[in-house]
Amino acid sequence: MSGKKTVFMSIGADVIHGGHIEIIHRAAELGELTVGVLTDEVVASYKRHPLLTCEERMKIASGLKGVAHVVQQDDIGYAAPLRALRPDYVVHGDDWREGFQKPVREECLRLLAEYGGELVEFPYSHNDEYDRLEAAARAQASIPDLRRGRLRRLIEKKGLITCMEAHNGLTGLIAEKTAVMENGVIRQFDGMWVSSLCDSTTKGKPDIELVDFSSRMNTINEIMEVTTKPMILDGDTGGLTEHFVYTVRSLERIGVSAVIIEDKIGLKRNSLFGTEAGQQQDDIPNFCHKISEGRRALKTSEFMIIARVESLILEQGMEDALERAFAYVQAGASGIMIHSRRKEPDEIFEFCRRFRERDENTVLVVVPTSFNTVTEDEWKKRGVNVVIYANHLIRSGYPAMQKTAETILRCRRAKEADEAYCMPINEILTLIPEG
Ligand code: SPV
Ligand code: MG
Repeated sequence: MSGKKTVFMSIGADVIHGGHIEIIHRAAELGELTVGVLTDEVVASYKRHPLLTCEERMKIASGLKGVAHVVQQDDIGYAAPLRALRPDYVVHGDDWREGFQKPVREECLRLLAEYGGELVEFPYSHNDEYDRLEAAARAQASIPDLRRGRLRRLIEKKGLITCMEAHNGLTGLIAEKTAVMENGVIRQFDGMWVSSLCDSTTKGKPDIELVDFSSRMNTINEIMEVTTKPMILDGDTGGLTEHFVYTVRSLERIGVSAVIIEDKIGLKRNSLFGTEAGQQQDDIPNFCHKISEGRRALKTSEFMIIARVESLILEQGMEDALERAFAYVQAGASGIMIHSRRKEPDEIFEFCRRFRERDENTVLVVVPTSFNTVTEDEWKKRGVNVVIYANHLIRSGYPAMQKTAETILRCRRAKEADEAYCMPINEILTLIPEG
């Protein structure tokens, strides 16, 4: 093969094993090899958070035998490197013919056809040892000290992040792994929200702080065990200040990234009941004390205590909401969550505008359950940093389960429900692989 030919392949280069080395050597035999090292964000979006930073991984890749050049690759798609380098060959394992990478491959083929480049695919060989290595890397990526600070880092990097609710290991996996491809870019949720409503509902209990902290911790641990993305806990009212300091320490220790506590006292009811449920708002000094004591209990600068302002929910007005938000930030809150149960987003928009006029930096969180028409891009323009989809997996999963149960009762057999609502048995058996 002529040494003048040029070759491109992209890698994560986080856990390098013999399979990578082999494919790199084969690629280098085709010509002068440039390796695109995927950014941290890209690796996180299709696999898991990398153990090493992009700069480190670029250093590793540039030291590998056969690699002539290394470039940073900002998208999983090949448009940027192929347009810049116009390599004669792109090299990849043939595993991307199926699954979520299929559209990346198709785009790559289209780009190569534009200038007459060629795709060279090497057969992908499944290897149990590499799978075990990847499982170990995933376990490593989920250790508390690596996981906790990811929320802050992602917010700093992206400006706006999204969280999907998770209420057990399985929904944690959905929040972790669901991906869609759009114009060569993979979209995923950035983190997960452990909702009090969904955690309670899953346990068949009302959302009134009845599910105790030990039980909430079990849910958190169950999710953490199988995921790597940052987690925000719905901490309800945070309980007594004397208890909250212990809660904060426990959450921080196990790698949760943030807790959101709401400024209510007494019997807490879900905010979406509004004033109908006779809920009581805490007074400002008392809630500020809870925040500052929580803050004092922290051992790291990574964990975030986010204060949730319930003034709009409890119809106390915009001035009250703003006064509280600024007081809570002053008391040490790293973020403010503003909530509303109106369908129209106007009052939330007004809050965001007026809050941002005085405070450009504090993290702003919204939970657009009622005002669900606003897009993430619009939230970003309005200065919001975190959008939480707070209850959507349980709200979609429950009706499907109920319909299945009703259909079996009605038909006195399972065939109709199987066909209408159930995934095939062989798919459920392998949904969670062993090992
Ligand atoms: C939850 O998900 O439990 C919340 C958000 O607290 S909301 O239900 O909108 O109050
Ligand atoms: Mg809640």
